[in-house]
Amino acid sequence: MSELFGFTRTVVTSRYALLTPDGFVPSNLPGWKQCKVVVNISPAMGAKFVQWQVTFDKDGVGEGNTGSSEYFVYVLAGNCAGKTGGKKISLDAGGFVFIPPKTAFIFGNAAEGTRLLIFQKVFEPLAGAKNLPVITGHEKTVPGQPFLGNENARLQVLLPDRPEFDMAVNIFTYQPGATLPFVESHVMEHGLLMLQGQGIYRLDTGWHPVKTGDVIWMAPFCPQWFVAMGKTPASYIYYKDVNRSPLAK
Ligand code: UGY
Ligand code: MN
Repeated sequence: MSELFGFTRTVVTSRYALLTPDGFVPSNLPGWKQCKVVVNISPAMGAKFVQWQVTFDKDGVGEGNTGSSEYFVYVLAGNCAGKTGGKKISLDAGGFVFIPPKTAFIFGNAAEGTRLLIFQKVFEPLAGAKNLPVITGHEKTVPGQPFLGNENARLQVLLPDRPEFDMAVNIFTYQPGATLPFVESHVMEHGLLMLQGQGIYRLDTGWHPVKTGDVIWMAPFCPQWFVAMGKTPASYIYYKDVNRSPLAK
């Protein structure tokens, strides 16, 4: 839907980006056929990872090999099946799969309109650590822990919190009025998708109204804070790089 007077909430700076669905433009990625792919975050904007969304058309298929990257694939809507690392997978909304480097994958048998969110990062191996496994899971089986003691701001940690993993993906759910407890500024980078609700995100020196479907990139040390507003909870899924020396970045 086009807006009058060229208005959009989308903002792209060197330290952060807010990308709203009115500006999303599909592109084609090798291996993804009968699919609409929208790349929301990539090194082209200064990020060190990629965040993209896929919508399956009829008979859509996504096939490839992770190569030097690791993928975290989360089902936003619909369902699909596939195979990776010799393992058959079947995912519905809220389900996810982590695919380590050098691993073949195929996604298909998807209901038309099935939507995936994918975080892709070049894996930084840890000397002496075992190879990472394929991991499947579902958000509904991951308990939400109070964030820094706040029962109204709960964090679900979807990947193992172990040193061999260099990527974390969490879901943060806020009751209306709940906030991030302080303005964070940290070495880790974030990629984020609003899953439900609305609120105000402080990014660097700007305060931005955000809602379901919005994407945010935060560069390392970008000051960040959030308050959930409205009558329903707000939640977002987000990526962060973890467990590696800052000098290796
Ligand atoms: O994990 C985090 O750094 C998280 N508290 N940041 C955020 O929600 N912006
Ligand atoms: Mn943070």
